[in-house]
Amino acid sequence: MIEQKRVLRTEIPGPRSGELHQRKLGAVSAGVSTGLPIYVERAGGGILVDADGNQLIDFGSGIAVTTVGNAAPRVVERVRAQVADFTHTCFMVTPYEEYLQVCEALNELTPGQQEKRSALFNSGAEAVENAVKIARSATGRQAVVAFDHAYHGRTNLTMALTAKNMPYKHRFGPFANEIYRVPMAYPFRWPTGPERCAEEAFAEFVNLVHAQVGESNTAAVLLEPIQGEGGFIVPAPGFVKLVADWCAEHGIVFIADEIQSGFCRTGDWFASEFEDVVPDLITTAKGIAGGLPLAGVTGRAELMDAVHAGGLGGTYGGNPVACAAALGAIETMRAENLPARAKQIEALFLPRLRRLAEQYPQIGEIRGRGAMLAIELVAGEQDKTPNAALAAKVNAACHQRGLVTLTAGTFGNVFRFLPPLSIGDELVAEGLDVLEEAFAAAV
Ligand code: PLZ
Repeated sequence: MIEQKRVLRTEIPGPRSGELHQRKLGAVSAGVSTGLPIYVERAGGGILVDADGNQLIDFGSGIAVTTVGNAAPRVVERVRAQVADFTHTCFMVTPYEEYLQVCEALNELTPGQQEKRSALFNSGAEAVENAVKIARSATGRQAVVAFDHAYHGRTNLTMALTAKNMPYKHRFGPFANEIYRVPMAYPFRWPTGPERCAEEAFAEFVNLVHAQVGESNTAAVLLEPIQGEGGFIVPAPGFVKLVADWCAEHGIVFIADEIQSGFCRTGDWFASEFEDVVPDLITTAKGIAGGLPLAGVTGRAELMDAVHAGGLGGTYGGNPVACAAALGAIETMRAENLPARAKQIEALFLPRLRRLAEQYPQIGEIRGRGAMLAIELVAGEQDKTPNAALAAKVNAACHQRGLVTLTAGTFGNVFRFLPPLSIGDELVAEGLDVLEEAFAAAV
């Protein structure tokens, strides 16, 4: 286990990372950028060790992926054994038990007691694409409704579902059709204020789908129960349930994209539980497999089984090594009660973020749940103009001091916290000290 301590041996990034970064510029497409070019050599608990021997505190977990920690012992053990046994057969050719075990775990852990089935894929975007395929096939309808500030991936269909142009869609069109966008119940920016947000956003949603799409043409409504890349927007209380219930009334498949919010991140196994909603389909990825690429679609058996035989698949979907990793990750989540750990992390963060917000009127809102928390930065007390410049400055100041942080948001003005749930209390406290210093330096 790496010593759980922040250590700065050089400036960040250091000379060795700097050399590697020069090689990156010569070898890797300029289209693939990096937020903090320190080159990682080892990682675990809440620490990343870079090529210069610096130890950075991780408040990003590779965008909500290493929920159980990097190189988590149960993941490592199972992956080692699986790699030695066999690495690939293709589940569509000759199957193996690990795939079944992951599907059984997904069917059991996702919300709802209804009979469920799952299918496995390689990435979040692929899971979303397949959820749409399943919803269309099961309903015989085509339209898909997505929300403002949504993020669902970078493939052609998921670019169409993603709301934000830069950097995800710019110059990459034309996009898939039959995608319709509706307002998100975003309390902080709702024109008439947060109190009426759920009710008014729901009314607008219903009107738009009815008037512009037609209920009977609508295959699916796709929603992140806490929006991720869009800025950790927590829908106004009750909104998600209103939408899900309305979908049920009209035979529309309600898909919860829990790729970022799922697997213990928000203090529940899945964020939909908090909303008292049982999605028809749920997409998962990221935290599911401790860092190996794996994704799933899970849902009601009659929807999942409506697809013709051979209609779903892919060469690597549910690769045995990724499945072994998922079994190790899920075992860790159960053994260490990681939903409870996410709540403890929330309790460590919130008082400190509130104190910071008292000091800095540029912190317009603190939001999120569990270990999926954010602050939205604005111009000032009475002015909610998004303050992306400050977010970038605070981010850079954190990086310089050895704290890995991420920004988010349609306007680039949200500072988000996604620590691995394996991080210790002391590192959380130290990371928050660094954040305070970074604010003092940046404002
Ligand atoms: N749905 C809710 O958060 C991935 C994207 C990072 P993939 N979010 C991180 C980037 O800039 O590419 C995400 C998500 C939600 C779908 C996805 C897509 O998952 O595994 O990146 O394809």
